[in-house]
Amino acid sequence: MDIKLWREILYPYEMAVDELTLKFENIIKEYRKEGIYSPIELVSGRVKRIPSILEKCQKKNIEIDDISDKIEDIAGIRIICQFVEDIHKVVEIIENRTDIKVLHSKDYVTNMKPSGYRSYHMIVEYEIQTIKGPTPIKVEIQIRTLAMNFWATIEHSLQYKYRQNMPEHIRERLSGASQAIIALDTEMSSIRDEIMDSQNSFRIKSHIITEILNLIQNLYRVANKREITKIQDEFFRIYKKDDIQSLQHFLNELDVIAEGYRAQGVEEELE
Ligand code: 0O2
Repeated sequence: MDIKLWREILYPYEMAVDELTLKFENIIKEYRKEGIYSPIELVSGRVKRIPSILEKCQKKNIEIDDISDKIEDIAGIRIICQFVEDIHKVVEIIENRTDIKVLHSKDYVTNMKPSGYRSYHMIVEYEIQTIKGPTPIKVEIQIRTLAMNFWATIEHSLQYKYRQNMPEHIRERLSGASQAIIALDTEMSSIRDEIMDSQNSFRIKSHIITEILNLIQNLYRVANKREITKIQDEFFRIYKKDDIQSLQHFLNELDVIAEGYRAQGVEEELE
């Protein structure tokens, strides 16, 4: 098959990956806008490279004409979570969406693979709209923690290096490392509430500071220099106190001043 034909075959998968990546990124944004902890930390997507598709065809005796039916991970989305508990929340989110149909799932988080690999896999169907009409595309969604992803990435590159002949001592060390990953995830889960609280207050604080700085910048254009200097000095004084309530109070006051000058800008997004 020539490259042009491969491009035609793979283009719908690219569309599905692009759209789903954006949709999952929007979920993160929505949570953060609401000031709520997001169970999704990072999202990435990829379309399987042609050599990897050919390799899989060979390994599994699949005809090129059958790849869209028989290879389920040509389009792949990876969702990274901070905690194991988040994986189940993400699974629930996906199951409840009306634009994604779950075909089947594999829970390698509970049932770790003999290699030590852990991840939750969902094979889903996602419909893209092409100029030829609606087209259902199979997509593999892998959901795992940051720690599981670290292990899988390293192990994957070693698999690539050694192919089928990974030395026993490396296999053993990887297996040991996978136990350490389980211990790390369990330890992190035990202080999850504390970590989530501190991350949330960091986000809220940086949002308030961004808004204050935006308002000061807007006021620069309209207010007199002496007033701006006074506002800035006051801001630095409150900033040093490192207290969210005082910062919020200062922002409210600044909002009133800015309103007087009609200097309120467009609100910044909560990052
Ligand atoms: P790549 O290069 O990541 O695309 P399938 O082969 O998908 O039809 P299988 O193997 O039963 O059937 O599916 P499984 O086990 O759900 O694996 C699918 C994908 O999960 C793999 O894709 C890997 O990305 C990942 N994976 C599975 N097992 C391991 C493992 O032991 N180590 C690592 N690092 N990743 C794993 P590909 O096509 O094998 O590879």
